[in-house]
Amino acid sequence: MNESASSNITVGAETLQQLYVTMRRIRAFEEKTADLFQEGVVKGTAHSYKGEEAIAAGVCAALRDEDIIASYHRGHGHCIAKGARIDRMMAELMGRQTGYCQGLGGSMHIADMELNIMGANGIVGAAMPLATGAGLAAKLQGTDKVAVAFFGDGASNQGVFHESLNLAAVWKLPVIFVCENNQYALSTSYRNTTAVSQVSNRAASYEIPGITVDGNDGVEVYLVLREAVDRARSGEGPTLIEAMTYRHGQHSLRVNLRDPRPEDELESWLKRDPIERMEQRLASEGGFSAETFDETTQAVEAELETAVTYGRESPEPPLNVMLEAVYAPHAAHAEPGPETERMLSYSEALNEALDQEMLRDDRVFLMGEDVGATGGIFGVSKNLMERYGPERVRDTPISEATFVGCGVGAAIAGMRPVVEIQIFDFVALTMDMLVNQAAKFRFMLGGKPSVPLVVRGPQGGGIRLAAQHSQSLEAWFTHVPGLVVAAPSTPYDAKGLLVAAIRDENPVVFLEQKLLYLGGNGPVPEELYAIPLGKADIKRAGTDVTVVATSAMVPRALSAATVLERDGISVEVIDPRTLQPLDEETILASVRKTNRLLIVHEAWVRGGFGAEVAAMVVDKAFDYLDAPVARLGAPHTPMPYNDRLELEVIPSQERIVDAIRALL
Ligand SMILES: Cc1ncc(C[n+]2csc(CCOP(=O)(O)OP(=O)(O)O)c2C)c(N)n1
Ligand SMILES: [Mg+2]
Repeated sequence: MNESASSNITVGAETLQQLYVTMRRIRAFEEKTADLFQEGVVKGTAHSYKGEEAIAAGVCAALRDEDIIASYHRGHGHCIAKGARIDRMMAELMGRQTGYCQGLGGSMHIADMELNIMGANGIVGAAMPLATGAGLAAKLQGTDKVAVAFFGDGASNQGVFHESLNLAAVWKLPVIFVCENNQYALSTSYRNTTAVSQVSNRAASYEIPGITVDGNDGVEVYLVLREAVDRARSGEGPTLIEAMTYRHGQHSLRVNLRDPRPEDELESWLKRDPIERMEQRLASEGGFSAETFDETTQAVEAELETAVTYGRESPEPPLNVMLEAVYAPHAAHAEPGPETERMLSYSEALNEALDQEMLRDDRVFLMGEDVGATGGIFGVSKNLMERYGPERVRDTPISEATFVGCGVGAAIAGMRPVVEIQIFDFVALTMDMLVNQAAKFRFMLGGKPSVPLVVRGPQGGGIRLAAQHSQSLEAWFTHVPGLVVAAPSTPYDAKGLLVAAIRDENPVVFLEQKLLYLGGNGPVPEELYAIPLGKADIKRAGTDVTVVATSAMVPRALSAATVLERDGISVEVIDPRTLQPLDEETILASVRKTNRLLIVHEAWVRGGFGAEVAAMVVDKAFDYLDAPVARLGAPHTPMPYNDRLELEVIPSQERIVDAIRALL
């Protein structure tokens, strides 16, 4: 244990009392929660913090209100110590509308950005990239705020632990990593899963301070935190603190497993109860009399009682609370129309969108692999580092999970990050951050906060990059509520949609097909404009058949339409531009007119976005159809390297022509 913070250093009676009262309130909350779970009033599950209270109390006592914490499944104590109201927490556990998340989150997601609590988290380890992002936001905003990530010993074996420590260290971010080592991850001893004797040893790999403290000593935790906070505030970067502790109960209130922990081990830790230790100290140096202890007990009990009544008497959330929590409303934009002499390439148009938005709004910043020095491998952020500096155009380590998570955290903390995935296939490494964090954050928190994040990059084939660099993965994202998915096909749309994506309050997955970067120039107005999300564009009007084409399939569908025109066949080509939200009305109106529909995309047909469009049209315009809805896309095979085979996989102009003829 850390000697410099040994328990004989005094911190003053007021701090001792503050630590003690916080611990008592946490303990009372956990004990009451266990009773209510037995009673069936608290449902699902909850993870009791009983036995570990000194850590939350000590850490949060060293923070200011404006400092941010990110927590994990065992998060009640962190919220209470950071100032959350016990009645609203109790209401949340009971699934009530007055709860912190309006009953949409529950125990594992209690959060309140007004208190700078980014939330407990159901994904082990996720707090680390999120807090790293909050730390980055604090730095970019020019404040001296710090961010704390709480996590368990089990989480320290997640990849994001290492990535976050590295990122925070290399960028000298004001982040404090607090590992609550209760020595077990569910049923598994950390001794069996962790190659180092102490988690804090791992700090050496990132050349940051790593300290193991007695996590059952609130004063020691507080003092060590104070030092780490000072370091962070003065720009010296992150600290890893490992607080040794032990939970008194089972892993969760729900688990019904045999407790694998040896009885004598449990006994010995029960004797080191953090609250009893603090009571001894308060009696000797904190000026607490028997009477003061009684008063504390009464106050804590009364608070809990009121909280339980508040929860029980609160209403259940109505349906609209759930439905309205998924997306923040999208803004309306006036589109100027593409009339201009000025021609830009697709990547120049994207670059101009970034440039103009960065100039307009200093919350916008870029990060990704190689985006700074080279401007990204397709040049989308070319020259922006020169213009806006390395603070706002950041080359990241190859840590997709963490730099996207860092973007999520920074967005939550008030920035507007644009994160590049170098080749979109690599998004698989950060699915948690997109699907479990970005997409669900607003929802889990009851529909209040927003995540104005853009994750953009190239996808698709056509340049012989083979199976792991050529996929079209839009269907992964349109499937997930909470994400916006954009896929512009022209330079004009690319600029206007990227501007709209940056301004949107929701996380946007912004997909750029590689062939479009290499395609011809198109008209792009110099003025700053945005295209509304969820508005399709009729790229060519026609009367005989509707083709809904996405991304690089749009120019091919237009060429096919030109070919068929010679035979007197009139093709209407619709580009949805945003796949989520989808402009159903424009598609339906076209089908009602032409009575025939072909959907073309580069992705696999099976389970693809086209299936969704087909089902939507069959649901809503079946009576207008004179032929079955047709889909054209890739066969169910990964992208081959061989060029002739690659051509077989991606729909060509000729195959689009054939598919349209077959419909007529
Ligand atoms: C990514 C992920 N993997 C697995 C789980 C299931 N799970 C929930 S808690 C837990 C153990 C976590 O242990 P630790 O990080 O030490 O925290 P503790 O519960 O001990 O406080 C596991 C395996 C999860 N929620 N998220
Ligand atoms: Mg643990």
